[in-house]
Amino acid sequence: MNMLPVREVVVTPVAFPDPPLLNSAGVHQPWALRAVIQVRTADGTTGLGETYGDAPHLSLLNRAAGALDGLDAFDLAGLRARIADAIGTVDAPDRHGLTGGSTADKTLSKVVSPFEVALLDIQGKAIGRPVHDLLGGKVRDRVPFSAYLFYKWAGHPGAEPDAWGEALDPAGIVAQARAMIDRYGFSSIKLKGGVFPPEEEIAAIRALRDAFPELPLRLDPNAAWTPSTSIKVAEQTDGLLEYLEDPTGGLAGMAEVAALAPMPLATNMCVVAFADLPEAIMRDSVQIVLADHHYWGGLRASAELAAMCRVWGLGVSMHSNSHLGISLAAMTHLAAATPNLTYAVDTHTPWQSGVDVLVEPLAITEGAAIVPDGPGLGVTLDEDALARLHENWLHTDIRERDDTAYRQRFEPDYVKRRPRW
Ligand code: GKR
Ligand code: MG
Repeated sequence: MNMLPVREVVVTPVAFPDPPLLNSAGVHQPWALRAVIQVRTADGTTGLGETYGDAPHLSLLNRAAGALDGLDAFDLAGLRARIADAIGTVDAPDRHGLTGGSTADKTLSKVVSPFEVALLDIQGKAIGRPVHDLLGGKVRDRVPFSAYLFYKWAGHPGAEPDAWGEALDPAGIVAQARAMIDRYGFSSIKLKGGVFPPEEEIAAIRALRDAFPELPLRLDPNAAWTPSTSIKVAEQTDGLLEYLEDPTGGLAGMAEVAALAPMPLATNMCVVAFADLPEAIMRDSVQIVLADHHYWGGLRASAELAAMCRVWGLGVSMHSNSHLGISLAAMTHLAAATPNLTYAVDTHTPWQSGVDVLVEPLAITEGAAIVPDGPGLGVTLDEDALARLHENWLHTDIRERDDTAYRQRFEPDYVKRRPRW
């Protein structure tokens, strides 16, 4: 048997500029943090992975990295076992809580994920096949993404306005949608809500409907509303939304809303691990689950999630956080090989302003990314760009994503309250 033993693992923290995007936790800081993973096998093949860059996560990544020497690149079961041993039972929650609660198992899945992606990249390179073939084969050649709109300030306080400008009302949101759609050709729209009172966000949805009569719309307030507010918003947006995402928190509250809402409910907050599925299904809390390989444990675990959703009649969509091109490539391979992922995938790509760590990041044109067919992920690391983004990380004092604390610097009375309305 030909083994492909891991010989070197490099974890590089990076930072890239991020606009002041508002959400129910506060506002994005000027730098988004990520970690780039490079795994090298004895024959010199390198696999790439990308994940969160928050300090507690980084320290777990480094512990995991130190435990992989000699692991066969095809041994994904061994990967999880070694990482579990290396990090022990530890729970590292996010400060923002925008991807739901945290447990030791979810933490382990978050740490395993980028290494799994890197090993799949290596496997694909070793046999000369794309990652989507390792996931069962692509069922589509193009993966549609959605225009992910945010209320935002014109620029970070004290800095010049950014190229996107201010969006604090329906007109601003429509202008942002137009700019994003002109540039990327998106044919579905998601609005991040939970920022203004629900009636203002409903007005923004109505304005989007008027401006883009044909495009499916989604609204995601990240659990900013009570169940009764959620039901009212659902009634008032009847016929306007493809789905309503995480209007309220928890499986019980979502079930209460789902029972009366005229549209399906989606989540990336109350179903975030396999252990959440039985109760969610029993209560009929959600009709669509947003997969995210970064915390579901990797691409294969996300494919398993999709299979379970298929069995139980749940729809599958895909969630994103601020990310770079390695994640975009991984998401594209996963979406390409997941037959029941029938919704346009979320991405923060337009907010990156072209900054990346890849020689040629996947392009989104006519609203979709062409699925790469080269070996592995089909993307190449740009070492100089990686060094530049690592320099950014060295120069910023941001070490954890904390949207609430950043907003409080400018609005000392701001408190994160979920539900707020
Ligand atoms: O980037 O502010 C953001 C989003 O709110 C993100 O953190 C969420 O996790 O996009 C996510 C969502 O769909 O909830
Ligand atoms: Mg969401």
